[in-house]
Amino acid sequence: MINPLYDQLFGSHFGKSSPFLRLADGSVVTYAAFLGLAAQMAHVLKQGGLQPGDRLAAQVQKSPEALALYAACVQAGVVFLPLNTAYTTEELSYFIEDSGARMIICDAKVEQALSSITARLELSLKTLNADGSGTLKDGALFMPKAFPTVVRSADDLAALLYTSGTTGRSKGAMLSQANLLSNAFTLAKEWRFTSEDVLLHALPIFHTHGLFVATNVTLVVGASMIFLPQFNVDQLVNLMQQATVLMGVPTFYTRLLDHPRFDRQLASGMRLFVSGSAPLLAETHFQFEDRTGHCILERYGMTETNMNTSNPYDGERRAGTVGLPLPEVEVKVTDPETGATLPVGTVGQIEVRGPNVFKGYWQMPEKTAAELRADGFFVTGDLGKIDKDGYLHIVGRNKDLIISGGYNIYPKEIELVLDAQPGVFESAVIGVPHRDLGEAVIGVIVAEPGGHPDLDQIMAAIQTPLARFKHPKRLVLVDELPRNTMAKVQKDILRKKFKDAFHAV
Ligand code: MLC
Ligand code: AMP
Repeated sequence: MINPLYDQLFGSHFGKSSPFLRLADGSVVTYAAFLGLAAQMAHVLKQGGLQPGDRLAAQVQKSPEALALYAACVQAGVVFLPLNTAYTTEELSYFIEDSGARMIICDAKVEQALSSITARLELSLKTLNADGSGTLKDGALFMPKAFPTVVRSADDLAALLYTSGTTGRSKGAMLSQANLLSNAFTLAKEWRFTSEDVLLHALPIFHTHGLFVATNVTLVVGASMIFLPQFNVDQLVNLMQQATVLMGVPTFYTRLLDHPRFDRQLASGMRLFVSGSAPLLAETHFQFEDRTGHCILERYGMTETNMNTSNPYDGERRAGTVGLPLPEVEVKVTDPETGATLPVGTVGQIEVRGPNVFKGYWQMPEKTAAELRADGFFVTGDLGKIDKDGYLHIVGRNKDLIISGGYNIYPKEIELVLDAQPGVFESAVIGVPHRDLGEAVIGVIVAEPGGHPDLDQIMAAIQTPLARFKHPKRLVLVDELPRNTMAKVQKDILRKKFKDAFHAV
């Protein structure tokens, strides 16, 4: 094998006329067409000067071409760095600079906004628009539909995925080919994937869930995906009878339950519903079972680790738990102070080790050392307990993180922006329960003495530095922030105070 990830996920399907992507308009992209396009793109990357190990940053709308770009990077030995389409130019600039990306692929609409950074860093930029058009495709059209796959080893980096940090500075998680491959094969087996499966794919493809879990598992067995540009509940309901599997964040499931046409009949051809990226309420699990007869299979993962645990395919899918460790993955619950393993049923920090665990944070050896122990255990920052049957329960987080609709939002990043606004003395950003998104962001602001912060102006000012999904859904003014004796802001008190802020939503 000269390039394990390419050879095992993509190359094995080269030239096959079976469908890979089924699009909403009824058209089909076969494996042959997809891999031909990926090969053409790999030529473009090579001609653009990309060497094996170079990073390519992509902020592109979901499309068959965008997915082919992932395959092209793997084939050309280039490290793929996908970026949320909601990120602002300011956010993008950080990722591009920090990663030392050599090429950026973006929508033509943002080309101009990125011109100063591309000029300063002498970066090559190509465009890929939502409809697949752009200079990347223009260049690819004239290239051969086969590409000599670049030699890579299982230990080489395949992707760099940024995850926000508690200090407000995002960290690039380095994922090797082996990390991705081990998880893809494990999940395909555990979840009984076959080439007959049709996965309803409505997740974004810039995160682990939509890019690796959903796509790689499909590729392992040569199945197909109904590939939708974004989540739309009506579309999901209309297409469900053509599918066998759905993977989604909990919001997908609560929205399906709110849909009048979603019932047992509609779900009767489905064999599996998978949920992850955020906690699925036990209540949602039971409502779903009542409505459809299906037990949602909840699993637990992270950008840094891919998937760690899963409820069983056969056997009890226990509501409110994230299941059992996957084969070859070790999970333990430890004392945050001493690192000692805690007994069954005791809450502590969750640590994981296995072939799925990343190689560390890009150019951040101290952060890597702080979270990835020398013995290979990664300290997840999640709090949980293992019950007597071995099921893992996640009960909270040791990190100041909000998960809203499956997107991670780090309060510190927002607080830094709020604190810099005129009239603001300080702020605290919290997540409170939200029926649709699980958690929603509230910004709690204290005015400077004599200051009168204008909340509308603040909302307008945060547009430039922060992606829309990070914006507080509400800003509130308070006289002071509650603090403990160590002067630390007591966010739990704030969360309690504002817990019903979105009650009626
Ligand atoms: C959109 N908005 C959000 C939001 N998504 N706000 C907070 N949290 C979110 N998740 C905002 C938009 O900015 C916009 O704001 C308004 O809501 C409507 O936008 P939209 O695009 O119409 O939203 P919608 O399509 O309804 O999206 C909701 C969603 C989407 C839940 C379908 O967020 C989504 O696809 N989430 C999946 C995230 C994901 O894949 N996570 C996996 C991470 S990997 P305004 O103000 O302009 O109206 C990982 C590892 C693992 O965690 O274990 O899997
Ligand atoms: P990310 O950094 O986007 O990869 O998010 C990873 C985090 O999502 C984890 O550390 C958990 O806090 C959370 N998460 C993922 N899956 C689940 C789940 N099934 N239940 C609860 N939290 C989850």
